[in-house]
Amino acid sequence: MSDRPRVFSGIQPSGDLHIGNLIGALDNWVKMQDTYETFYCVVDLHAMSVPYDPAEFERSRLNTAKVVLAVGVDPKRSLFYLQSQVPQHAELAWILGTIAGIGQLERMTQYKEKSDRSGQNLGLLSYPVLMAADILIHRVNAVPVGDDQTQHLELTRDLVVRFNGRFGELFPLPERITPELGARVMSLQNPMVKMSKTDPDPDSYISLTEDPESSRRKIMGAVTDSDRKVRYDWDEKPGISNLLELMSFSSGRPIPELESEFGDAGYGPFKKAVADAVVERLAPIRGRFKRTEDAEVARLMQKAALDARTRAEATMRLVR
Ligand code: ATP
Ligand code: LTN
Repeated sequence: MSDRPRVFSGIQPSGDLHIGNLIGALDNWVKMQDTYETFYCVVDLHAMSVPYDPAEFERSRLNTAKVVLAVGVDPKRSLFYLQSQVPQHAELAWILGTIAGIGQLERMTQYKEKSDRSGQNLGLLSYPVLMAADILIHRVNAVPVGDDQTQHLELTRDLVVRFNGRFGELFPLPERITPELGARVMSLQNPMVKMSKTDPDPDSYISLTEDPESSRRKIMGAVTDSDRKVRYDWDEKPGISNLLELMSFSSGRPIPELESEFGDAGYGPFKKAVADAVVERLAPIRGRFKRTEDAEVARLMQKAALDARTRAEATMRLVR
Protein backbone atom coordinates (compact mmCIF):
# COMPACT_ATOMS: atom_id res chain seq x y z
CA MET A 1 0.00 0.00 0.00
CA SER A 2 1.30 3.48 -0.84
CA ASP A 3 1.73 6.17 1.82
CA ARG A 4 0.44 8.91 -0.47
CA PRO A 5 -2.84 10.64 0.51
CA ARG A 6 -5.84 9.00 -1.12
CA VAL A 7 -8.72 10.29 -3.23
CA PHE A 8 -12.00 8.82 -4.37
CA SER A 9 -14.58 10.07 -6.84
CA GLY A 10 -17.46 8.67 -8.83
CA ILE A 11 -19.49 9.44 -11.93
CA GLN A 12 -22.94 8.15 -12.84
CA PRO A 13 -23.56 6.29 -16.11
CA SER A 14 -26.73 8.31 -16.62
CA GLY A 15 -26.03 9.74 -20.08
CA ASP A 16 -23.30 11.29 -22.23
CA LEU A 17 -20.44 12.75 -20.21
CA HIS A 18 -20.13 16.44 -20.97
CA ILE A 19 -17.67 19.29 -20.71
CA GLY A 20 -19.13 20.25 -17.29
CA ASN A 21 -18.14 16.82 -15.95
CA LEU A 22 -14.67 17.35 -17.40
CA ILE A 23 -14.07 20.83 -16.01
CA GLY A 24 -15.79 20.29 -12.66
CA ALA A 25 -14.41 16.85 -11.87
CA LEU A 26 -12.65 14.64 -14.42
CA ASP A 27 -9.82 17.06 -15.15
CA ASN A 28 -8.92 16.93 -11.44
CA TRP A 29 -9.26 13.13 -11.41
CA VAL A 30 -6.54 12.99 -14.06
CA LYS A 31 -4.26 15.58 -12.47
CA MET A 32 -4.51 14.04 -9.00
CA GLN A 33 -3.03 10.79 -10.28
CA ASP A 34 0.38 12.47 -10.02
CA THR A 35 0.27 13.14 -6.30
CA TYR A 36 -2.41 10.93 -4.73
CA GLU A 37 -3.31 7.30 -4.59
CA THR A 38 -6.46 7.44 -6.71
CA PHE A 39 -9.69 5.40 -6.60
CA TYR A 40 -12.40 6.13 -9.16
CA CYS A 41 -15.74 4.50 -9.94
CA VAL A 42 -18.56 4.42 -12.42
CA VAL A 43 -21.32 4.57 -9.80
CA ASP A 44 -23.86 2.35 -11.49
CA LEU A 45 -25.81 1.61 -8.27
CA HIS A 46 -26.44 5.34 -7.86
CA ALA A 47 -27.78 5.63 -11.39
CA MET A 48 -30.46 3.03 -10.57
CA SER A 49 -32.21 5.48 -8.23
CA VAL A 50 -34.03 7.04 -11.22
CA PRO A 51 -35.89 5.14 -13.98
CA TYR A 52 -33.66 3.46 -16.62
CA ASP A 53 -33.82 0.99 -19.47
CA PRO A 54 -32.01 -2.25 -18.47
CA ALA A 55 -30.49 -2.98 -21.89
CA GLU A 56 -29.38 0.60 -22.42
CA PHE A 57 -28.00 0.67 -18.87
CA GLU A 58 -25.52 -2.12 -19.58
CA ARG A 59 -24.18 -0.27 -22.60
CA SER A 60 -24.10 3.03 -20.80
CA ARG A 61 -21.91 1.93 -17.90
CA LEU A 62 -19.27 0.48 -20.23
CA ASN A 63 -19.44 3.57 -22.39
CA THR A 64 -19.01 5.83 -19.36
CA ALA A 65 -15.93 3.84 -18.30
CA LYS A 66 -14.57 4.22 -21.83
CA VAL A 67 -14.96 8.01 -21.78
CA VAL A 68 -13.27 8.26 -18.37
CA LEU A 69 -10.31 6.28 -19.74
CA ALA A 70 -10.21 8.48 -22.85
CA VAL A 71 -10.06 11.58 -20.66
CA GLY A 72 -6.84 10.25 -19.13
CA VAL A 73 -7.64 8.12 -16.10
CA ASP A 74 -4.86 5.56 -16.31
CA PRO A 75 -5.63 2.04 -15.08
CA LYS A 76 -1.95 1.58 -14.25
CA ARG A 77 -2.03 4.51 -11.84
CA SER A 78 -5.66 4.53 -10.64
CA LEU A 79 -7.92 1.83 -9.29
CA PHE A 80 -10.87 2.48 -11.61
CA TYR A 81 -13.84 0.10 -11.46
CA LEU A 82 -17.61 -0.38 -11.51
CA GLN A 83 -19.16 0.27 -8.10
CA SER A 84 -21.63 -2.65 -8.32
CA GLN A 85 -18.77 -5.13 -8.78
CA VAL A 86 -17.50 -4.35 -5.28
CA PRO A 87 -20.28 -5.34 -2.85
CA GLN A 88 -18.52 -3.78 0.15
CA HIS A 89 -19.81 -0.36 -1.00
CA ALA A 90 -23.39 -1.48 -0.39
CA GLU A 91 -22.54 -3.20 2.89
CA LEU A 92 -20.88 -0.10 4.30
CA ALA A 93 -23.82 2.00 3.08
CA TRP A 94 -26.16 -0.15 5.20
CA ILE A 95 -24.03 0.36 8.30
CA LEU A 96 -23.75 4.12 7.74
CA GLY A 97 -27.50 4.20 7.18
CA THR A 98 -28.00 3.17 10.78
CA ILE A 99 -26.38 6.42 11.96
CA ALA A 100 -27.75 8.78 9.27
CA GLY A 101 -30.66 11.11 10.11
CA ILE A 102 -33.71 10.97 7.85
CA GLY A 103 -34.36 14.72 8.31
CA GLN A 104 -30.95 15.62 6.90
CA LEU A 105 -31.48 13.27 3.92
CA GLU A 106 -34.90 14.77 3.20
CA ARG A 107 -33.37 18.25 3.09
CA MET A 108 -30.88 17.37 0.30
CA THR A 109 -31.49 19.57 -2.75
CA GLN A 110 -30.85 16.73 -5.19
CA TYR A 111 -33.36 14.49 -3.37
CA LYS A 112 -36.03 17.18 -3.54
CA GLU A 113 -35.41 17.86 -7.24
CA LYS A 114 -35.13 14.25 -8.37
CA SER A 115 -38.03 12.96 -6.28
CA ASP A 116 -40.22 15.70 -7.79
CA ARG A 117 -39.22 14.53 -11.28
CA SER A 118 -38.84 10.75 -10.94
CA GLY A 119 -41.11 9.90 -8.01
CA GLN A 120 -39.94 8.94 -4.55
CA ASN A 121 -38.06 5.75 -3.75
CA LEU A 122 -35.84 4.74 -0.88
CA GLY A 123 -32.76 4.64 -3.14
CA LEU A 124 -33.15 8.30 -3.99
CA LEU A 125 -33.39 9.19 -0.29
CA SER A 126 -30.41 7.05 0.75
CA TYR A 127 -28.33 8.06 -2.30
CA PRO A 128 -25.97 10.29 -0.25
CA VAL A 129 -25.37 7.49 2.29
CA LEU A 130 -24.15 5.22 -0.51
CA MET A 131 -21.99 8.08 -1.74
CA ALA A 132 -20.50 8.41 1.77
CA ALA A 133 -19.79 4.67 1.73
CA ASP A 134 -18.01 5.03 -1.65
CA ILE A 135 -15.76 7.69 -0.16
CA LEU A 136 -15.15 5.95 3.17
CA ILE A 137 -14.59 2.41 1.89
CA HIS A 138 -11.08 3.42 0.80
CA ARG A 139 -10.62 5.80 3.75
CA VAL A 140 -9.67 8.66 1.44
CA ASN A 141 -8.56 12.18 2.30
CA ALA A 142 -9.97 14.09 -0.67
CA VAL A 143 -12.84 14.00 -3.18
CA PRO A 144 -12.66 15.89 -6.51
CA VAL A 145 -16.21 16.91 -7.49
CA GLY A 146 -18.18 19.80 -8.97
CA ASP A 147 -19.93 22.41 -6.89
CA ASP A 148 -23.26 20.52 -6.93
CA GLN A 149 -21.84 17.83 -4.62
CA THR A 150 -21.07 20.17 -1.69
CA GLN A 151 -24.12 19.18 0.33
CA HIS A 152 -23.47 15.45 -0.17
CA LEU A 153 -19.90 15.87 0.96
CA GLU A 154 -21.00 17.72 4.08
CA LEU A 155 -23.23 14.76 4.92
CA THR A 156 -20.26 12.41 4.46
CA ARG A 157 -18.22 14.52 6.84
CA ASP A 158 -21.05 14.52 9.42
CA LEU A 159 -21.19 10.71 9.20
CA VAL A 160 -17.42 10.47 9.71
CA VAL A 161 -17.59 12.60 12.86
CA ARG A 162 -20.52 10.56 14.18
CA PHE A 163 -18.98 7.19 13.33
CA ASN A 164 -15.53 8.02 14.72
CA GLY A 165 -17.11 9.54 17.85
CA ARG A 166 -19.14 6.42 18.59
CA PHE A 167 -16.88 3.61 17.47
CA GLY A 168 -13.32 5.00 17.45
CA GLU A 169 -11.19 6.90 14.94
CA LEU A 170 -11.41 4.91 11.72
CA PHE A 171 -12.14 7.32 8.89
CA PRO A 172 -10.20 10.46 7.85
CA LEU A 173 -12.33 13.59 7.33
CA PRO A 174 -12.44 13.93 3.52
CA GLU A 175 -11.87 17.33 1.88
CA ARG A 176 -13.83 18.50 -1.15
CA ILE A 177 -11.63 19.50 -4.10
CA THR A 178 -13.27 21.77 -6.70
CA PRO A 179 -11.60 23.75 -9.49
CA GLU A 180 -11.30 27.51 -9.03
CA LEU A 181 -12.94 28.06 -12.39
CA GLY A 182 -15.71 25.89 -13.80
CA ALA A 183 -16.90 24.16 -10.63
CA ARG A 184 -20.40 24.79 -12.00
CA VAL A 185 -20.62 24.88 -15.78
CA MET A 186 -24.03 26.12 -16.87
CA SER A 187 -26.41 24.88 -19.58
CA LEU A 188 -25.82 26.46 -23.01
CA GLN A 189 -29.57 26.88 -23.38
CA ASN A 190 -30.22 28.38 -19.94
CA PRO A 191 -27.25 29.84 -18.06
CA MET A 192 -29.26 29.82 -14.83
CA VAL A 193 -29.22 26.00 -14.53
CA LYS A 194 -26.22 23.66 -14.46
CA MET A 195 -25.17 21.69 -17.49
CA SER A 196 -26.51 18.17 -16.92
CA LYS A 197 -26.31 14.92 -18.86
CA THR A 198 -29.92 14.17 -18.04
CA ASP A 199 -31.13 17.46 -19.55
CA PRO A 200 -33.70 16.46 -22.21
CA ASP A 201 -32.33 19.14 -24.59
CA PRO A 202 -29.03 17.89 -26.09
CA ASP A 203 -28.24 21.44 -27.25
CA SER A 204 -27.74 22.35 -23.58
CA TYR A 205 -24.49 20.39 -23.25
CA ILE A 206 -21.32 19.53 -25.18
CA SER A 207 -20.67 15.81 -24.99
CA LEU A 208 -17.00 14.81 -24.65
CA THR A 209 -17.22 12.53 -27.68
CA GLU A 210 -19.52 14.38 -30.08
CA ASP A 211 -18.34 15.49 -33.49
CA PRO A 212 -16.74 18.93 -33.81
CA GLU A 213 -19.47 20.30 -36.08
CA SER A 214 -22.14 19.58 -33.52
CA SER A 215 -20.09 21.21 -30.72
CA ARG A 216 -19.58 24.30 -32.88
CA ARG A 217 -23.26 24.59 -33.69
CA LYS A 218 -24.22 24.34 -30.02
CA ILE A 219 -21.72 27.00 -28.94
CA MET A 220 -22.75 29.37 -31.75
CA GLY A 221 -26.37 28.86 -30.60
CA ALA A 222 -25.63 29.34 -26.88
CA VAL A 223 -28.11 31.64 -25.14
CA THR A 224 -26.54 34.98 -24.20
CA ASP A 225 -27.88 38.49 -23.58
CA SER A 226 -28.63 41.22 -26.11
CA ASP A 227 -25.80 43.56 -25.09
CA ARG A 228 -22.62 43.21 -27.21
CA LYS A 229 -19.88 43.38 -24.55
CA VAL A 230 -17.79 40.34 -23.71
CA ARG A 231 -17.38 40.84 -19.97
CA TYR A 232 -16.95 38.39 -17.05
CA ASP A 233 -19.92 39.22 -14.83
CA TRP A 234 -22.05 36.35 -13.50
CA ASP A 235 -24.83 38.66 -12.22
CA GLU A 236 -25.39 40.64 -15.41
CA LYS A 237 -24.00 38.30 -18.09
CA PRO A 238 -24.24 34.64 -17.05
CA GLY A 239 -24.25 33.25 -20.62
CA ILE A 240 -21.10 35.13 -21.63
CA SER A 241 -19.40 34.37 -18.30
CA ASN A 242 -20.08 30.68 -18.84
CA LEU A 243 -18.53 30.83 -22.33
CA LEU A 244 -15.52 32.73 -20.95
CA GLU A 245 -14.94 29.95 -18.43
CA LEU A 246 -15.27 27.29 -21.14
CA MET A 247 -12.74 29.12 -23.28
CA SER A 248 -10.34 29.80 -20.42
CA PHE A 249 -10.37 26.11 -19.44
CA SER A 250 -9.97 24.91 -23.01
CA SER A 251 -7.23 27.32 -24.06
CA GLY A 252 -5.42 27.75 -20.73
CA ARG A 253 -5.68 31.55 -21.14
CA PRO A 254 -6.73 33.71 -18.17
CA ILE A 255 -10.17 35.37 -18.31
CA PRO A 256 -8.91 39.01 -18.14
CA GLU A 257 -6.78 38.36 -21.22
CA LEU A 258 -9.85 37.01 -23.09
CA GLU A 259 -11.93 40.01 -21.95
CA SER A 260 -9.40 42.45 -23.39
CA GLU A 261 -9.11 40.54 -26.64
CA PHE A 262 -12.85 40.02 -27.22
CA GLY A 263 -14.44 42.84 -25.15
CA ASP A 264 -15.68 44.78 -28.20
CA ALA A 265 -15.32 42.14 -30.90
CA GLY A 266 -19.03 41.21 -30.90
CA TYR A 267 -20.59 37.89 -29.91
CA GLY A 268 -20.16 36.15 -33.30
CA PRO A 269 -16.33 36.24 -33.41
CA PHE A 270 -16.15 35.53 -29.67
CA LYS A 271 -18.36 32.43 -29.91
CA LYS A 272 -16.35 31.21 -32.88
CA ALA A 273 -13.14 31.50 -30.85
CA VAL A 274 -14.78 29.64 -27.93
CA ALA A 275 -15.87 26.88 -30.33
CA ASP A 276 -12.34 26.58 -31.79
CA ALA A 277 -10.79 26.29 -28.33
CA VAL A 278 -13.33 23.73 -27.09
CA VAL A 279 -13.09 21.59 -30.24
CA GLU A 280 -9.31 21.57 -29.99
CA ARG A 281 -9.38 20.65 -26.29
CA LEU A 282 -11.78 17.75 -26.87
CA ALA A 283 -10.15 16.33 -30.03
CA PRO A 284 -7.63 14.02 -28.27
CA ILE A 285 -10.35 12.68 -25.95
CA ARG A 286 -12.59 11.85 -28.89
CA GLY A 287 -9.64 10.24 -30.69
CA ARG A 288 -8.72 8.00 -27.75
CA PHE A 289 -12.38 7.12 -27.24
CA LYS A 290 -12.72 5.93 -30.82
CA ARG A 291 -9.55 3.85 -30.65
CA THR A 292 -10.53 1.97 -27.47
CA GLU A 293 -12.21 -1.43 -27.86
CA ASP A 294 -15.26 -2.27 -25.71
CA ALA A 295 -13.80 -5.70 -24.90
CA GLU A 296 -10.66 -4.08 -23.55
CA VAL A 297 -12.69 -1.82 -21.25
CA ALA A 298 -14.72 -4.79 -19.96
CA ARG A 299 -11.51 -6.68 -19.24
CA LEU A 300 -9.95 -3.74 -17.40
CA MET A 301 -13.09 -3.30 -15.27
CA GLN A 302 -13.16 -7.00 -14.28
CA LYS A 303 -9.53 -6.96 -13.26
CA ALA A 304 -9.77 -3.71 -11.29
CA ALA A 305 -12.82 -4.97 -9.40
CA LEU A 306 -10.77 -7.86 -7.98
CA ASP A 307 -8.16 -5.46 -6.56
CA ALA A 308 -10.83 -3.07 -5.32
CA ARG A 309 -12.64 -5.87 -3.46
CA THR A 310 -9.45 -6.80 -1.63
CA ARG A 311 -8.84 -3.16 -0.67
CA ALA A 312 -12.46 -2.57 0.35
CA GLU A 313 -12.55 -5.78 2.40
CA ALA A 314 -9.60 -4.56 4.47
CA THR A 315 -11.67 -1.53 5.56
CA MET A 316 -14.80 -3.61 6.13
CA ARG A 317 -12.95 -5.91 8.52
CA LEU A 318 -12.11 -2.90 10.67
CA VAL A 319 -15.66 -1.58 10.45
CA ARG A 320 -17.23 -4.92 11.43
P1 ATP B 1 -27.03 13.97 -13.85
O1 ATP B 1 -27.49 14.93 -14.87
O2 ATP B 1 -27.28 12.52 -14.17
O3 ATP B 1 -27.38 14.36 -12.44
P2 ATP B 1 -24.43 15.10 -13.92
O4 ATP B 1 -24.22 15.60 -15.29
O5 ATP B 1 -24.71 16.06 -12.82
O6 ATP B 1 -25.47 13.96 -13.94
P3 ATP B 1 -22.76 13.33 -12.35
O7 ATP B 1 -22.43 11.95 -12.78
O8 ATP B 1 -23.80 13.43 -11.32
O9 ATP B 1 -23.16 14.24 -13.60
O10 ATP B 1 -21.47 14.07 -11.91
C1 ATP B 1 -20.15 13.67 -12.15
C2 ATP B 1 -19.22 14.74 -11.67
O11 ATP B 1 -19.31 15.88 -12.53
C3 ATP B 1 -19.54 15.26 -10.26
O12 ATP B 1 -18.34 15.50 -9.57
C4 ATP B 1 -20.27 16.54 -10.51
O13 ATP B 1 -20.13 17.44 -9.45
C5 ATP B 1 -19.59 17.04 -11.77
N1 ATP B 1 -20.49 17.89 -12.56
C6 ATP B 1 -21.68 17.53 -13.06
N2 ATP B 1 -22.25 18.53 -13.73
C7 ATP B 1 -21.37 19.58 -13.64
C8 ATP B 1 -21.39 20.91 -14.12
N3 ATP B 1 -22.40 21.38 -14.85
N4 ATP B 1 -20.34 21.70 -13.84
C9 ATP B 1 -19.29 21.25 -13.11
N5 ATP B 1 -19.22 20.01 -12.63
C10 ATP B 1 -20.25 19.16 -12.88
N1 LTN C 1 -23.30 11.92 -6.46
C1 LTN C 1 -22.21 12.07 -7.35
C2 LTN C 1 -21.67 10.79 -7.89
C3 LTN C 1 -20.98 10.04 -6.82
C4 LTN C 1 -19.77 10.42 -6.17
C5 LTN C 1 -19.51 9.40 -5.22
C6 LTN C 1 -18.91 11.51 -6.29
C7 LTN C 1 -21.38 8.87 -6.26
N2 LTN C 1 -20.49 8.48 -5.31
C8 LTN C 1 -18.41 9.47 -4.38
C9 LTN C 1 -17.81 11.56 -5.43
C10 LTN C 1 -17.58 10.56 -4.50
C11 LTN C 1 -22.65 12.92 -8.52
O1 LTN C 1 -21.83 13.33 -9.20
N3 LTN C 1 -23.87 13.16 -8.75
